[in-house]
Amino acid sequence: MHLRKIAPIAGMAVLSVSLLAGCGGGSNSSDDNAASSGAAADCPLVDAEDPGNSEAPADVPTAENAPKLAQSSSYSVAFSQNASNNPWRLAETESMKSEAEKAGIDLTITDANNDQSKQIADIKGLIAQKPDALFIAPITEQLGNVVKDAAAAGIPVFLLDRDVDHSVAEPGTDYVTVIQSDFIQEGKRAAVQMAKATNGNATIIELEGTTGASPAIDRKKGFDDAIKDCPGMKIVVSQDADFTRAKGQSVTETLLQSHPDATAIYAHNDEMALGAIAAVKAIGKEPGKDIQVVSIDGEKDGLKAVQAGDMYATVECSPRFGTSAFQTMADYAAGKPVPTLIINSDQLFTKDNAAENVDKAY
Ligand code: GYE
Repeated sequence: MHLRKIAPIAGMAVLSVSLLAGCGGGSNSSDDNAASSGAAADCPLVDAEDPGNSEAPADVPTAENAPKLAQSSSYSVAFSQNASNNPWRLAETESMKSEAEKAGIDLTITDANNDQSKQIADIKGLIAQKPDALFIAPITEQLGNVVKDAAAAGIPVFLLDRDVDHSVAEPGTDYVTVIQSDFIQEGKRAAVQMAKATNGNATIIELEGTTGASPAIDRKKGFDDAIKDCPGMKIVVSQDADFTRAKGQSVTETLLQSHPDATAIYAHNDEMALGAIAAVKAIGKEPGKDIQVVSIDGEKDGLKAVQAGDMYATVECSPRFGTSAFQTMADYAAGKPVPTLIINSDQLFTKDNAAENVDKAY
């Protein structure tokens, strides 16, 4: 079953429990906030606790029909990375490299430079080399066909951090599994932080990740769904800024001109948020005061921005896939059941814990 069909149910359950806890908590100070702005009472997210990680998705089938992987003491493995233009990608690649080294695995890595046709060509080239297993961090969900090509060539594929279209490539058949964070839940968590930052009154610019990438689709969905409960929170414009700092800045510059009344920016990753913060400062407005910024990832510069008060919060999306990637591969080779969807656990970074986490960040 696809995460998008599962997560809203699991996520909603967690969220509603938190909301009850928030209401039952009887916090006078937040009631005062509500009274002063007249908004919080209308927006249950303002007093909600961080919804945290979603519950483990139920009914995930195990991979039964994907190409098998024979157990060996010396694997040759390939990894198609979609880009190396930001700290998140570099940290993911580094994590894959160092775990491969520890396990004595020969790892070939290609970098698609954020270009879908290059990634398809990269993967075709890797398939021709017949690696024992192929890890792919797909740039968008449209890479299903080339994933199928790998399976047809008898190579077990493991997707990392982004998914492909299930109507094209079947989980458990065309690929073994996808290891990722629950992006819908990340969007919900970001929405709760945004509600707190703005007391439930926000005119929001949304910076979307690369169009067609599963984190862009799901981070939008999770956030949009969550703020439906808050009539004072409105996304006035939502635009693709390709997960990059440069586009985060240029897109925000343009959008601040067409939406001078914006009071908040929700960015699908820290890089875009950091670009947005630069754009806000460039027009003489103060991030964290005139415009609240919330994002996702938890990279070092993101945590520094939280510490500086430029960013209200960032929801962690860990790039450190190496351990789970190679453990999952080993389990698969050993014939253990591998679920077709594996969800990472992530934390939340706010001004309360940014300082203690910044040194560990990438
Ligand atoms: O959040 C972003 C990166 O696919 C989960 O891609 C990943 C996202 C991550 O470029 O910063």
